[in-house]
Amino acid sequence: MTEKNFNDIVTRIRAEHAAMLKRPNEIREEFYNGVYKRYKYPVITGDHTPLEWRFDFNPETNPFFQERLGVHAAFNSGAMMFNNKVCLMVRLEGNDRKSFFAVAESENGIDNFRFHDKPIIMPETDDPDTNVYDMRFTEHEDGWIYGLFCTERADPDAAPGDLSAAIAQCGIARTRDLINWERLPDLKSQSAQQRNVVLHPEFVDGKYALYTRPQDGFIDTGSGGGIGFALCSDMENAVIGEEKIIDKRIYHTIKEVKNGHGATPVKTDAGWLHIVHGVRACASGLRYVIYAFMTALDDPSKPVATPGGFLIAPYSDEYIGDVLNCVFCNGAAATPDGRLLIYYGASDTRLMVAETTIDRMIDYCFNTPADGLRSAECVRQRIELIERNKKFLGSN
Ligand code: M1P
Repeated sequence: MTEKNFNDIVTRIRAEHAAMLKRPNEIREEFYNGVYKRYKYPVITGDHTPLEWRFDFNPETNPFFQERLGVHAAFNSGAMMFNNKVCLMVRLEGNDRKSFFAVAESENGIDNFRFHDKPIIMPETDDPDTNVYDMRFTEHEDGWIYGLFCTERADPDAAPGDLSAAIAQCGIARTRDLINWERLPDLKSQSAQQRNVVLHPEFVDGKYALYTRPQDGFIDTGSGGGIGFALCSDMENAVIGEEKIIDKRIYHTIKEVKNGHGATPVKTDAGWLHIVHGVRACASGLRYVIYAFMTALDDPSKPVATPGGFLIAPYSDEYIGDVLNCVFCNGAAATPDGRLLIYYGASDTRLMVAETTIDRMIDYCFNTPADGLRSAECVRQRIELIERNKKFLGSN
């Protein structure tokens, strides 16, 4: 390639990238449920990462201007307000399948996200992580910002030749500026594996409170019964005992196979709002959806509102990606103007946002009937709604 061709390509790629970063997002007007708005474009994809993270710009070492280190996907992201901006801890996945973290920020949380100039350098423990992903931010009342994430390593007891057996545990790190992270020892629990562990933002009975997901295997939860809750006295050496199940898996529901905590709970006047995920099996594999529930302000382990069914399921092109039929949330940001932005990975490939308000979510949680658990009960709920609606027929 001549120098001119090289420079022409670089100019074009830079211009297209800049235009994509600036593109305003658009509400999907064809979608309405009164609970939240969906947006047309992903808020972040692998293509949003800076070009310098992927290309070698030196014509001598990269004469064809090839992408050297592709970023294939951007999905399950922690979220928080920081310095008046929405900050996301994005799970990026390289073409090599390794996930890593990077912070991206935006004024409105809907579009125009920009990455910091480098990915996060996450310190390792004595037992190096093979893969790290799905960080939850918690701005704790102790003054630290914690990041709890999944750390995955090969299972040392795997059968010979089994290269997919892995052990998932909860990695813990903390920061004050989202850039410099101090790694703490991994969580010690009585479960063989842990994923989807979330730190509650306030002390409970003077202790740190953790939402857990006890599980026997890497994919299967086995006897693990749902979302657990446990207290711990010290995050610098986090050890938990019994995990009380506060949200069970239930036969023939959206969380029959497994469920797991998601975004760090949001404090509201009516209780703690939890946005989590549930998984069921179907003929095409596993189906991941997002659901919500609320717990008591004075006891975050006590459910007070449990709306039935899913809050967010894959929609339209969200069904398609590396892991089909999957939406997953590990971050939401409550903005000073009263919005609640729920970030969700779609099919483990790109990051979407659903926009709502705290008031709408409280209304949703307290007024959506709980799952009737049987078809007959679900029909009864629907007939009751139809009967209540009779007096409005023709009036609106
Ligand atoms: O691939 C779907 C999801 O699988 C895992 O979720 P869970 O722990 O409930 O099985 C996570 O690895 C998540 O990142 C991923 O989106």
